Amino acid sequence: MNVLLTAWAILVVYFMSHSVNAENRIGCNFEVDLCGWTQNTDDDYDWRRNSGPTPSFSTGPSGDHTLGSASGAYIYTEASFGIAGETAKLTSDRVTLSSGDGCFQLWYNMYGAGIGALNVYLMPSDGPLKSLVSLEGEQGRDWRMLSVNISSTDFRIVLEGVRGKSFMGDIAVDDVRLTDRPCGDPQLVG
Ligand SMILES: [Ca+2]
Ligand SMILES: [Ca+2]
Repeated sequence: MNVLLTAWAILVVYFMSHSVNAENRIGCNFEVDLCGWTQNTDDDYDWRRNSGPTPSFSTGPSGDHTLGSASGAYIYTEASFGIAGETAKLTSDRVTLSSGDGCFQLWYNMYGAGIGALNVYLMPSDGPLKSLVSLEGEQGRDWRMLSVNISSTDFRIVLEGVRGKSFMGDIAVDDVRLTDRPCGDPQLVG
């Protein structure tokens, strides 16, 4: 009896940890690290973790989105010291969604007269990169939410920052999240 119970408990713990693992690795508030996200090397520069304002004036957030303060961390692409069109990419861990339906969410800050673009791609395990969202140019001073439906069972997400025309083009991202239901599903509200 005890052996059976123990075996059952181990199985439950195993499946629980694995079913939520993908979401936990892709979901990130960037307070500690990049969670399950990796810097690409087939690009021109890297995303950085930062707290408080970015080093350049008139661009970037004043604090993060999670804590809404200068002590919280976020990631961003630094627009100084480069040329327009250069890209910085982050790729997520591999995700499996048994239902094939999901909602990918993130918060972005694209403040500054020299903002380039933020692109989000779906990279299916068995097919070419697919564009999910492309935001170009300044999007206001505040953090804004972006959510997009995912229809895939086995994939990675790629975030791409494209350098704009001046140093006033820092693009920030925070509170990335993936749920296993379509965006706007009533069960997600609340
Ligand atoms: Ca944060
Ligand atoms: Ca890179």
